[in-house]
Amino acid sequence: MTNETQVFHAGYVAVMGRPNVGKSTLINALLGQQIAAVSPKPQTTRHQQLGILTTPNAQIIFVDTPGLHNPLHKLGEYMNAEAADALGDADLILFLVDISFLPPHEEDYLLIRLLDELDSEIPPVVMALNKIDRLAEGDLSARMKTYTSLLPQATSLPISATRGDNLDELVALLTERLPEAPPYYPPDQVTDLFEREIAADLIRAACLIHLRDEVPHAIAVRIDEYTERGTSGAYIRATLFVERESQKAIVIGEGGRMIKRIGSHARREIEAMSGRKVYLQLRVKVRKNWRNDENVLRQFGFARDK
Ligand SMILES: Nc1nc2c(ncn2[C@@H]2O[C@H](COP(=O)(O)OP(=O)(O)OP(=O)(O)O)[C@@H](O)[C@H]2O)c(=O)[nH]1
Ligand SMILES: [Mg+2]
Repeated sequence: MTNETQVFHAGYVAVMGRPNVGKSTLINALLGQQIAAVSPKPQTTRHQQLGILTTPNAQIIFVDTPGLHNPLHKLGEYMNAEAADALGDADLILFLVDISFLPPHEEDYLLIRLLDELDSEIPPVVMALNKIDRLAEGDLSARMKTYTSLLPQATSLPISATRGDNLDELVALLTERLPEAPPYYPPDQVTDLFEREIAADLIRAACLIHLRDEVPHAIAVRIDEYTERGTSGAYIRATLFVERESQKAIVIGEGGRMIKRIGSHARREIEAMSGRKVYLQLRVKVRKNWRNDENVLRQFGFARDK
């Protein structure tokens, strides 16, 4: 065997784009397991999270980021800053757009604006045109033209994160564009978050799935206890913080039905993620206007000056 055949590529791929285009779904699909919370509603991801894919010839470290959006409160500003921050360490940028959405959304342009403002050299950009499973036959090429014109210097690839179209091609494309380097992480490590942090996100995703309008966006989840119960599983106690008494009533629901529904959905997701039985206990508390309160944001882990 020659050295040429053993070249190994490794590096950081910042996965960026507006909310709800499928960034976290794509990372889960590529890793073959759910490490990142996903929901049908925008602004599901609130922090950076690594998804580490190790193949025989590469280690691709995906940095999942909050969707870039026009913020309405300090939490939104934190989320945008957290996303923009991923550009600093990126060897590559994976710009995700939703090709089933026409015309391109104004928030698709936020990443392009960030790239324009970048002081350092712009890393190579791969643009993944996601959700092609939603297109009618024959629509693809015209839409590809519309979207690729947003950033002509990017290499583009149409994909479907949920159906799996072109995901092997995407991995090959990213691999060949990453620098030659040894792996940064052990090959069996898939993320940088602890199970309890993923569990908190899965609880919030369950809220986004079952609650409507602004209510689920006003929720922060704190894990109060995460204890192993021998071989019988894990016991998790968590608090859901909302901004108003009226929201608390909605989250609990009539006769406690809503919180029960959220709890059993989240429990199933945490069991699937962790591969063991979970006992989950939820309660709801009010922290008035927490999304605009610097002190509470800090307490909840949304602080950029760490
Ligand atoms: N039809 C279809 N739906 C998809 C595809 N990829 C993602 N979705 C759906 O899009 C929605 C949003 O997915 P997420 O992965 O949470 O999106 P995101 O970009 O991480 O969103 P934020 O975390 O809010 O920035 C979910 O309902 C996914 O099931 C796809 O390829 N096809
Ligand atoms: Mg996400």
